[in-house]
Amino acid sequence: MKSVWVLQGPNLNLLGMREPERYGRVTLAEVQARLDEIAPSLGASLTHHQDNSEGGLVDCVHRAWRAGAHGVVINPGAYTHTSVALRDALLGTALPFVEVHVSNVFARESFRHHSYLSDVAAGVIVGCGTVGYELALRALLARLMPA
Ligand code: CA2
Repeated sequence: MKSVWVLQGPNLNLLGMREPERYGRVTLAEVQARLDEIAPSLGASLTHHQDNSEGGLVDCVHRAWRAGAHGVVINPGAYTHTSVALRDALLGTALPFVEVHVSNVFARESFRHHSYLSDVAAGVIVGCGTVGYELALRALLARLMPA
């Protein structure tokens, strides 16, 4: 059984409640429930966290590593485009991670086109809506448990 931590950055607690045209109508609780539903059949157990602060997310990465997590699925929200600290936490712990963005960041403002994480991620899922979390979990597990 692989332990995967699913980390959600700032404002993602609003999923499904605001800006549905951009982020859809599925709430964060529903995303988490769907992942929990499929995880056992994929051989994974999940730990979910959402944090609105940069330091809180860094702490979560450290906690995941100390707890012996095998990998991380992360939507870093706006910290994607700003956070050297989050990059250093993920690099420093050497946890394999898949980066998720619900919206297509490349179809949005140019400041969203750069990620401090993508070049060190195991994979990146962009613009697939909240289904992207499921795709990311499957991709991470395929990497952790090669056929
Ligand atoms: O598309 C994504 O998943 C983003 O990571 C979402 C971030 C944004 O800053 C990134 O550029 C792309 C924003 C998260 C805001 O989440 C909300 C969700 C629903 C309603 C309002 C905000």
